[in-house]
Amino acid sequence: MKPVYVLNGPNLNRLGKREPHIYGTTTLAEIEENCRRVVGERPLIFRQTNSEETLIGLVHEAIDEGAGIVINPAAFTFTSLALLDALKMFEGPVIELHISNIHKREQIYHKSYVSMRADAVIAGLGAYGYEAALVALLRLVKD
Ligand code: DHK
Repeated sequence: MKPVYVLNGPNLNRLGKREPHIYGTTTLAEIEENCRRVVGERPLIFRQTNSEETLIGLVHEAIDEGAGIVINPAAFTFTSLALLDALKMFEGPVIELHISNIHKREQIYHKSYVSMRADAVIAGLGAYGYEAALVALLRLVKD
């Protein structure tokens, strides 16, 4: 059984303390725990990086090894064509996830490059969004 990937972009390592009025108080470690409960037997690669290069490297790894991707690209959502190009090479299902409802926020958070590849987008469900995205992803993966 191929692993599914949950990838997290910049500043998400600060969840729990970071702007709790926007991102809540759940830490990334707690989110990972919840994700591992959802996937059960399915192997899960759960990573966070503040580096665009590293995030693209993880997508390349998923291209070779993975069955599906849930990605919260954080600020790279709105800036990285390189990340979009990497995701375009991935053949499995991709679900784009945002803890906050980006469409309810400032204009700078409205245009997502990642959405040009994502099969689905979840935004505004808080930390629970990760679990919802994984439940949906497990339905979409083909292996
Ligand atoms: C997280 C971020 O870091 C922001 O750059 C995005 C996203 C929203 C989130 O809601 O998870 O705008």
